[in-house]
Amino acid sequence: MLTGAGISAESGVPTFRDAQTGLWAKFRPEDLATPEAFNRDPKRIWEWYEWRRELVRGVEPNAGHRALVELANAVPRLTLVTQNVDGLHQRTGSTGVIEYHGNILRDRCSAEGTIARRSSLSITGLPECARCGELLRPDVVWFGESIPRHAALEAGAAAADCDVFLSIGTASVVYPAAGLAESAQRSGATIIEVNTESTALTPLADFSLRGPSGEILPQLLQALRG
Ligand code: BV8
Repeated sequence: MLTGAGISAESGVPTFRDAQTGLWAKFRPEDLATPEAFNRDPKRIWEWYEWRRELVRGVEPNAGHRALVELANAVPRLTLVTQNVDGLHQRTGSTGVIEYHGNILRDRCSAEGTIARRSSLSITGLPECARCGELLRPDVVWFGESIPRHAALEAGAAAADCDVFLSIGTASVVYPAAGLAESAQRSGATIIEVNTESTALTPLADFSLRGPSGEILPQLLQALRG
């Protein structure tokens, strides 16, 4: 299964398709979530991520997240791959979540590439690595960056070896994540999409369940339980 920003929308986390609000209204996420933007203006990019962190910390998982925890107990094997960086699946109790695009709440050292703690003092006023003093960055995958190797391998293997591929709340335009459903279909899986709108995946899907995931997923779970 693959989730996207849509599953967190009912928790109040704006999707990437949503117009950005407030001071970020004039920016496109695709232009901010890049190494170039960070290298050019780390202060602005950190302000954007701190704003999003605040927002994510202030919201709660919704019925869609909760239904997936139950679903994992109702089927023999479930692999949850998320494009979301908000950590809401884990907060709801999902385990073994594959964070395909990282996690916004973790800091990574931009020099060492490892998860890092912040130094208690900072020369630049920006978060610096407690070990080496270099600039920290959010532990997310930016556009133009590779997917973490373990996430790519695990998600790829699960997609190629599943009976049903559930695509939830994603516009299916960001690759390589969007390629997982295509790989599942080539391996003979049934493709089910849950989305409020049609997407790039809709023409490929065997079933398109149109509606908010916070309503559809509990109904799907109910139907599965009979
Ligand atoms: C890579 C973390 C190469 C950061 C994210 C041209 C130039 C450069 C690159 C490319 C290019 N063309 C293609 C690429 C590749 C690029 C890409 O795919 N670009 C797109 C824009 C065309 N991909 C990459 O760059 C990837 N890396 O290719 O590396 C490489 C290879 C080898 C070696 C070196 C490099 C990395 C992509 C990861 C980017 N990082 N996030 C952060 O969050 O700050 S992606 C980010 O956007 C999110 O994580 C998410 O994945 C994506 C948005 O997608 P969705 O989740 O689908 O969200 P969206 O808002 O779009 O849609 C929401 C959906 O929910 C809608 O369908 C809506 O209808 C629905 N919905 C709304 N409410 C509900 C709902 N559904 C159900 N219920 C509801 N209530």
